[in-house]
Amino acid sequence: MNLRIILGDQLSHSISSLTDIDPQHDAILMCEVMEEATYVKHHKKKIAFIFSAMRHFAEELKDKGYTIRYTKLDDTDNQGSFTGEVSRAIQDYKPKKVIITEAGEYRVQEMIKTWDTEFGVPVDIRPDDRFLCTHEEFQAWAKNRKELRMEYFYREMRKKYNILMNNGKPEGGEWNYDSMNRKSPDETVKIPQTYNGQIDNITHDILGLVVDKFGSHFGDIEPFYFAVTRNQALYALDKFINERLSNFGDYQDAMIQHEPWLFHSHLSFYINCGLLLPLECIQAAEQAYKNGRAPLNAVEGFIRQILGWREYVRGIYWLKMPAYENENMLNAKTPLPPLFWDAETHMNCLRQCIKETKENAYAHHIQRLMVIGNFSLIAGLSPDEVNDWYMLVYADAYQWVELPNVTGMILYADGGLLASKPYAASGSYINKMSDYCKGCKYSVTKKNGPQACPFNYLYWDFLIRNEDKLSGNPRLRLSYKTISKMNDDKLCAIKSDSSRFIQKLSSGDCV
Ligand code: FAD
Ligand code: DLZ
Ligand code: SF4
Repeated sequence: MNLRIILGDQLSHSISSLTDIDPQHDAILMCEVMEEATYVKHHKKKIAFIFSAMRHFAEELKDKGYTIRYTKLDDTDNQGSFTGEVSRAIQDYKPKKVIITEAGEYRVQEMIKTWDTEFGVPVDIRPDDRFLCTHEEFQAWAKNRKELRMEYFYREMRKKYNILMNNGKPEGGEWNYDSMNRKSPDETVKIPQTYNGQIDNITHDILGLVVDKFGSHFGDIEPFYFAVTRNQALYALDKFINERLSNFGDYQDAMIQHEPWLFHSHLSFYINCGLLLPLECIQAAEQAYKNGRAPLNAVEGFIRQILGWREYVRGIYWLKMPAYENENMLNAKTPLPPLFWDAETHMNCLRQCIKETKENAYAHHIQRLMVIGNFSLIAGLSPDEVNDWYMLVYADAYQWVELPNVTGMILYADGGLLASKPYAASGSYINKMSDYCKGCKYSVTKKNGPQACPFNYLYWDFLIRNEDKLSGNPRLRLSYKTISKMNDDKLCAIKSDSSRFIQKLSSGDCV
């Protein structure tokens, strides 16, 4: 017999570790383990989501007639780690071979690689072919390139999968319609509800378990509304395609107070744990375009996120790990302030985004990037602490996708490998793309002084502080030109406002 292992982000019936399963003889191991739930203290909703989806998936496998060994978190003989549970299963089943699909995270992949010598059983580690670009393909694409820009990678992927292509040319004549996707928020547009699932007995038990064992973790467990089965996730996909995709492009960068979901897909949780496959989401969107149900700017924008960004960040992760974990090009050191946990701040934009993160284990891209991320960058927060925070607060976070987005995209800690310039912005960007500033104690139009929006002076201070590392970037030429024209009073005001702010932030005072 062979022992086949399914990890919590491998909940796909078509996963490579199950393709040639012999239902008569083989057994499948799935285990809820303390090590995975606590190596960072994941949001309660995230743990509940993964455990519930795992238990539902195990039931589906049982219904298919497979033998499942499922270890629950509170089983008395649970060893608390993947290695411990695999060891116990090997002792009980004495398999000829262990079969597993490669792990999403470097940490776990390194663990798996020790098993054959540790247990004296061959371990067949298979590629994860749910991803659309193999490690080898990405390496070949990256080799000898001076710059690894997502846009060029994305074009290759469009051609490879023949998505939105027309006789070898991009549909509509352009590869990218991003310039059409920057509408300011419109509070009168009706926003359809996100998926809102019922709690069944399995989820009910899990919610109790999570409250009991992980009560001290960040985040609200209720209300719990995530899809936890493939059928439910397919319904969520359908709902997105029919109700929100057509507006996805227009409002992709918009933020509205008390509207956490907007026209985004809210599918990352399901794609990342395997309930949905990336290619089926892409094809569903392409079909909606072909049927005239969604415009090209929306469909191309959505597809680019999955076929482009998602595959690209995974490629960067495996290309650059393990060194990528320690990148800190800007030498940022400020500790993560308490407001990241309690949302206690007068800065309305940050308060909203962190409060919604706490409630939903979700924030949409522009909140993660241009509010929380932008703040982390210009306040000089430590990459280690920011990475840990992003890893634990979002229900879709796995290190292969979280790390490049944080270290590369928001913190520029990799020195521009991923982003061609830092995503730093002053308050006017947030004001243009949201209605947050209306309800803020600070004034977005004031540049300096205690009433001024902190983004306004921190932005300049960030550029001045890092002049030696950033001034050579052609995309920042205009900003540095503006700095060179500032008089001493202005420079002094930026410095003193920023020092006062960072000092308050570091001492845990409400800013
Ligand atoms: P939509 O806006 O509907 O986008 C569609 C899909 O595209 C997403 O479901 C996701 O699969 C994919 N996608 C979009 N942007 C990215 C991206 N930058 N990288 C990879 N995939 C992308 N995404 C995660 O899945 N896990 C994370 O831990 C994560 N951490 C992030 C941290 C930061 C600092 C930033 C800036 C972005 C992060 N993202 C992460 C990317 C993106 O914000 C989320 O994928 C998105 O917000 C999920 O919501 P959605 O499903 O509604 O996405
Ligand atoms: C995220 C997560 C959590 C919280 N718990 C488990 C678990 O108990 N068992 C499991 O198999 N997977 C869990 N996961 C998902 C894993 O962290 C994920 O599969 C690996 O990190 C991928 O390398
Ligand atoms: Fe955020 Fe500044 Fe606007 Fe306040 S004024 S909401 S801090 S951007």
